[in-house]
Amino acid sequence: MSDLEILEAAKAAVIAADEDAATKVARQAVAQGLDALKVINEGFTPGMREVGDLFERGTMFLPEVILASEAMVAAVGVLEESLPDKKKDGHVASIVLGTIEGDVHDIGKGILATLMRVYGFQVHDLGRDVPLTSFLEKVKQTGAGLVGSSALMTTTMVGQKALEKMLKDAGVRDQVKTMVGGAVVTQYWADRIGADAYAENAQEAVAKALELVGHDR
Ligand code: B12
Repeated sequence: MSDLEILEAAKAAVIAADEDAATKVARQAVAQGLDALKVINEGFTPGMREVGDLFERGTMFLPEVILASEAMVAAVGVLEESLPDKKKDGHVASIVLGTIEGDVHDIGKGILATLMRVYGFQVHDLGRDVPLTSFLEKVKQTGAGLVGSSALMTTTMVGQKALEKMLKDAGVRDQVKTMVGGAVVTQYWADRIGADAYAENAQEAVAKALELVGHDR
């Protein structure tokens, strides 16, 4: 298969909610030495976006979306094993990461957590549907210099704004850099709520995190 065919097959496997096909494509990509992140960003993720569009249009239903996300998670698991270990000595910085409360979407946040670990960050992954107070408590407990929050719904992105305020009110906002992301989040939103950075995908997020903590790639 050509590289392009692999990317197309990855997208098609997620849209078909076919876990076997998705993991098969992922294995094939690894065998051919394709860049795992390219396959995630240009194959599986566009597939998930299409799934979201089909769901919104009422052509795909929740059980199928669940199967599609399981297919993506399995395939990403295969690809993640092939990510290079770029860890430097010690750790670059610590980040508290989680999906905002009320929101169970965690695939993208999971990819981000993995990639940040690859680049030497110590990741405190709080999971999904995380109460805002848990972000604050973890920052206080660990002294992490970065806080990353993920939101995939218009109803939960407001939690990112509330988190900014909570960190400010608790007097810790000056000690941390905040990053926001997730399908509905934009640079405009990040600027509006006063977050330090926004990134469209995990790769860009790592680059911005390294910039925020003053590290070269
Ligand atoms: C998969 C999925 C689900 C799965 C989630 C499984 C899981 N474990 O995550 C299931 C089936 C459970 C689900 C449920 C629901 N979903 Co849903 N879901 C999706 C879907 C199709 C894909 C999301 C995804 O995984 N994308 C792939 C990943 C890789 O991309 P990503 O998350 O964007 O992450 C990347 C970047 O955004 C970035 N990033 C992510 N987080 C962060 C954080 C930081 C700090 C940074 C810097 C970067 C960053 O890096 C990531 C990797 O590159 C989206 C459609 C879409 N367009 O996103 C809808 C979507 C998000 N869901 C939607 C809805 C409405 C729901 C439900 C309410 C449906 C229902 N009626 O029950 C429930 C919500 C339940 C809840 N309370 O949370 C809507 C939200 C609409 C809106 N604007 O608010 C969407 C947009 C679909 C749609 N078009 O209608 N969903």
